[in-house]
Amino acid sequence: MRYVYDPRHLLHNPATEVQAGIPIPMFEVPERAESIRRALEADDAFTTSDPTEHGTEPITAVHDPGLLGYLESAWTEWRRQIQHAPAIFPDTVLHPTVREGMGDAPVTRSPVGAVGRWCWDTMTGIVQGTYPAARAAVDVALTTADLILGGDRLAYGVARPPGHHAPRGSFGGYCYFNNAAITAEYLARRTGGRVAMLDVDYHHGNGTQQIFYEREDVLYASLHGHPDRAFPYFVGFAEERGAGAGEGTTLNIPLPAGCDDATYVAHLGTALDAIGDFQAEVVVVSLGIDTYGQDPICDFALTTPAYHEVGALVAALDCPVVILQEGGYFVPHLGENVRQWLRGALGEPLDLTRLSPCGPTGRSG
Ligand code: SP5
Ligand code: ZN
Repeated sequence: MRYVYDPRHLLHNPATEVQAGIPIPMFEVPERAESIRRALEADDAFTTSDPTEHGTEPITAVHDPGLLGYLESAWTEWRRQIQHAPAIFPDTVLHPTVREGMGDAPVTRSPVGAVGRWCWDTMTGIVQGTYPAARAAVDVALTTADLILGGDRLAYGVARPPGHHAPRGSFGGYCYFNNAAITAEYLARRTGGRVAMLDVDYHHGNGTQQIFYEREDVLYASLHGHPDRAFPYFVGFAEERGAGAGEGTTLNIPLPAGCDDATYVAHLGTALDAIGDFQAEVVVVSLGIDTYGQDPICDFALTTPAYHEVGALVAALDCPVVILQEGGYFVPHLGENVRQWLRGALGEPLDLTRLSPCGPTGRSG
């Protein structure tokens, strides 16, 4: 299997995030993608490819051009006016009720106001290298799609920063551009056919769902921690099934805390049946490994053999598959779990010999 990797992801390295008021070391760290790269480099079943530049047109095909413009200039504007802060975070978010009944807010000249206009959480900081890294992640994703358009049946992209939480007009959830949604739209246009998206990240891909909610030609199916307890809290309920022409093309499967391998695979069958019935030209997988039992911020109980099995079950759809990285924060096993998922898809045997035992969180800091 070919996979696409770009070292520019290293430029995106905010030191902290704020979870429920508490500043903590960032979970979405550069070492995540390095762990994946090393695991795939060490396995002859995988060969690396460099991304090619795809420009901004595929981005604005799904995102508000204002979001692209904001992210492009955010660091420069912040530094011009706010010299001391190491990363950009909002302190005031444009909650929909603030201007209820008063029309759109005027464009702000304040950099703190601007980030609150485009960002909806306190965990998705911007540093100097965020924009080039986020653009590189989109190019990684689209180059992975190009491998499929060129005839590969399976291809994987080490997309970092991740993307599935970014809706059309904002960013959050460690995500800036929605790599998977941009890729699905690109594939829909190139093939002229239907695209199925399978989101197996622990978190619901609210951004992807929002972008395609009214689309009949793009199916979005997600298994995730129930929003009653899990980020992003406000989206991802089973009752959300699409709207308008897209009625029935959204499938949410919220799952309880402690979800184990057997429970997960049983529910995956529901999503795969829907994808099979949809008769897509291509499947785009948002691959999160934060369903792992040892993940530090999630509450599922999956083990490494489950990733191998899920990869095999997705490949059994017998449809070309673009696999893009999303979350997964237990860094010591991240690369190995991704490798096993991809080996399952390839029909290679499960190989647990490279999983080393390690401490309870795997965090050094
Ligand atoms: C791509 C992706 O996986 N983004 C996830 C963003 C979630 N950010 C953390 C949400 C808050 C979780 N709080 C749980 C506390 C457990 N100790
Ligand atoms: Zn996640």
